[in-house]
Amino acid sequence: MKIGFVKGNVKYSPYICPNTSKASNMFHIILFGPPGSGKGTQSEKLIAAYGLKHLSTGDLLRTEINNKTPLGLEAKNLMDKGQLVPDDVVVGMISSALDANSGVKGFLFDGFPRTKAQAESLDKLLKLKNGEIGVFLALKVSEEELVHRLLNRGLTSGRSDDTNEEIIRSRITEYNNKTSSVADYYAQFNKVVLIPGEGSIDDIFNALSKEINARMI
Ligand code: B4P
Repeated sequence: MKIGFVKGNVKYSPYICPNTSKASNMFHIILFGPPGSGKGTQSEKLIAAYGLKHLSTGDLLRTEINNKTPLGLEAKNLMDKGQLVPDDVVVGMISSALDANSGVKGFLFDGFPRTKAQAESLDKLLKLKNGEIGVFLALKVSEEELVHRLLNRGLTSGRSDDTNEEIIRSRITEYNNKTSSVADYYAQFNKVVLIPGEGSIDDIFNALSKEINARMI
């Protein structure tokens, strides 16, 4: 599959885009939504279908925790309370991951950016590589369904942030206070598409794929 991009209402292939000497052929996706909205679940299917590199800040942080690094110990303390990890920590992790994976078709960002500052940093990092976000896909799920799903996952995931309803509700509050406005940031560039996140996993995947196919060439 050849990968192009959309600017305004115009679709460009990698070979006819303006400034071909500069523009990147990579296509980057942000999969956005509150905790438990299906980002991780859908990411697995999307990377298999489109051959993108999956970058989940939650997974990167859990690896640091499992390896008992100083960064992991600091992150665990915050994650166990349902709070966000500081911007400079997650931006540093993403910056290293971008540098370590320069030959890929594109990145699927899962759970990142979670603040406007993270979004601005990501745009700058991609710009340094002559790239930009192709589409921002936002999953919409009711709060009660989120709590139900996460408590259910907590029965088997071993994740300490999934077992306590109060912590789960703190994560949702943190999302409402600090993260939901990231969609407004990308809306100013006409990149946001809302996707209903309740229903079967396959139906939601099909809805996401339809939007990606309309933008990838
Ligand atoms: P994440 O690892 O990003 O986890 P999440 O938001 O809880 O999960 P996700 O949304 O991917 O789960 P999914 O719906 O797939 O973050 C964890 C913590 O890390 C954060 O709270 C924060 O502290 C920290 N962190 C991460 N990134 C950060 C950043 N950028 N800045 C600062 N801090 C950061 O799965 C949920 C459940 O729903 C699963 O059991 C799944 O099977 C089920 N499910 C999925 N789709 C379904 C469907 N359609 N129907 C029914 N069930 C479904």
